[in-house]
Amino acid sequence: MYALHRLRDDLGLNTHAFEAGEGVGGTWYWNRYPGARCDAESVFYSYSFDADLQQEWVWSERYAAQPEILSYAEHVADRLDLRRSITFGTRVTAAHYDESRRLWLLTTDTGQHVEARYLVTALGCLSAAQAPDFKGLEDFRGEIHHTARWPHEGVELAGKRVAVIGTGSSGIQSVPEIARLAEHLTVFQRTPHFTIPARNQPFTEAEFDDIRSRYPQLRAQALEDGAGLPLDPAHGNAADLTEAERAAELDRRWQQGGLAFAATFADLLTDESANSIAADYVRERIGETVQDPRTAELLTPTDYPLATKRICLDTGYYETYNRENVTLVSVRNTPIERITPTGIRVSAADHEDGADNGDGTDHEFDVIVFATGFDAMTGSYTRMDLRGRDGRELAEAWREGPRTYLGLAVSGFPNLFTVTGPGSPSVLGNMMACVEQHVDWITGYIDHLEKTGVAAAEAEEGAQDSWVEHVAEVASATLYPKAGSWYMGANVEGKPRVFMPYAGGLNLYRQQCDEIAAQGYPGFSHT
Ligand code: N01
Repeated sequence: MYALHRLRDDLGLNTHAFEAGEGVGGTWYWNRYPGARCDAESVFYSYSFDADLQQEWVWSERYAAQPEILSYAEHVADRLDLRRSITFGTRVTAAHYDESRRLWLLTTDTGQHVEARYLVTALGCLSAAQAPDFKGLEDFRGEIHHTARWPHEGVELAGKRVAVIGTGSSGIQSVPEIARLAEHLTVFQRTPHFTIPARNQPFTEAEFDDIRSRYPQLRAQALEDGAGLPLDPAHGNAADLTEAERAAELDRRWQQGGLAFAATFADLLTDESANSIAADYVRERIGETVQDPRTAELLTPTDYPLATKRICLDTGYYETYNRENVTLVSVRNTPIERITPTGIRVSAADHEDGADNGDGTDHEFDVIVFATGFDAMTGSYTRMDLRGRDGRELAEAWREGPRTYLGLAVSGFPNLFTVTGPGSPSVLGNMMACVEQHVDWITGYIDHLEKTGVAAAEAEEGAQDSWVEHVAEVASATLYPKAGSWYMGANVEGKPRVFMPYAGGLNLYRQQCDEIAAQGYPGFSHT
């Protein structure tokens, strides 16, 4: 939406957008599961480019829920008159670069063919929903829903036996809500995730008025911050604090709630001992919250550092397991074997709560919810037939892992610009700040190309190689590669294990992008 606005309204280019959904909002259009909420604070998870827009929109809560963010996106679309330039309900299935004419040729699933000088992809990092290909899926007699494709009319859960498969952010947000509605909820967990209380609360009028009066200052702070989310920076490394100071700081951040917990120590993501101090703290909270010791043990992450799988925020997640109508089934050592006509069969008969049929344990359900995540960062690209010069397929170019220059451009794919592409900070920061930075940079570059009469701009292979190496080097100095996370492509069978986002921080990344622009775009060839 911001790219459309900038390219169409600021540069005056003939710009058109294609959108698979029937409305705007992206993530917030698709992810309508109970409890869906953004864990970046609403004040920062919003556009900063228009002071009037910022002043007129009133956020009701510290963390906005999905319907409110969707209304915001709709409001922005109306206010900027974007809809007239968007074709909804239309997926671009192919984009091929025609080198002789220096144009992109697009094909849609509605049979449209479109030509464009520039192709800007704003496909989302977490939009290619992924469900395990369990045997027997088609035989299930109840309903199956993925959190990221939740029906717009909602799902009737009252009085139903419901299964949730997956305990990442989507599972952790939906479990407490589903537990309140369902007759019985069974959660199938493969890996326990660390989750921190969100401590969401509504803003009072006075609080929000105060925030509004400080927006310029808040946005300036966000520009300086590594995540574009200036919450509560660390006061030093864990070793700089005494044991009592560390405990007080952990307590304070736990009570305050939110993502700032992962910034308790400056070295939390680079030093294993610092990390384990914070991880132990969370493990203790799990132990004291969950009444059944076996369930508490299963919910306790033990084999990867805190925040190296995306940290989750919750409202009453651990407490939910104290409810009579909630059961946790660990499928770590006994994977889901198949979906049966009446439910889920787990591969070994070692669960007390299911009926043993001799070669597996059967659990019966009316509704199965897949909270099983996404083919993150590259899935929406590789699922499209995207071809650059000489017919080179992007999926092939990225077979060993995504290769980009700055996460913005790909060698061999002229005039393709990838908003929050792999190799940019994207998912490690506040997505709205990342989007604005990318779109501003792309707009500046396209303006430069137009003014200088360049028909095709392409990342040079050498510049791309250096950037890919830099992204890997920065990641290897952190603890991130120690977890089998979607950041690493580990959740998709056969996907290369490469840490995909840039972990150097949005502030430093912005500086690098700005320097490249100021120097006349080194690393790009112009023809
Ligand atoms: O997906 P996930 P998500 N059998 O990949 C499990 C953002 N987000 O949709 O960990 C059993 O994190 C899988 O198990 P394991 C946020 O960036 C933000 O929850 O691979 N289980 C895992 O538990 C987030 O990180 C917000 O062992 C299976 C789960 O499914 C990202 O989106 C809200 C399985 C998938 O978790 C993705 O979150 C929601 C199988 N065969 C999402 N296959 C907020 O802003 C997979 N799993 C709050």
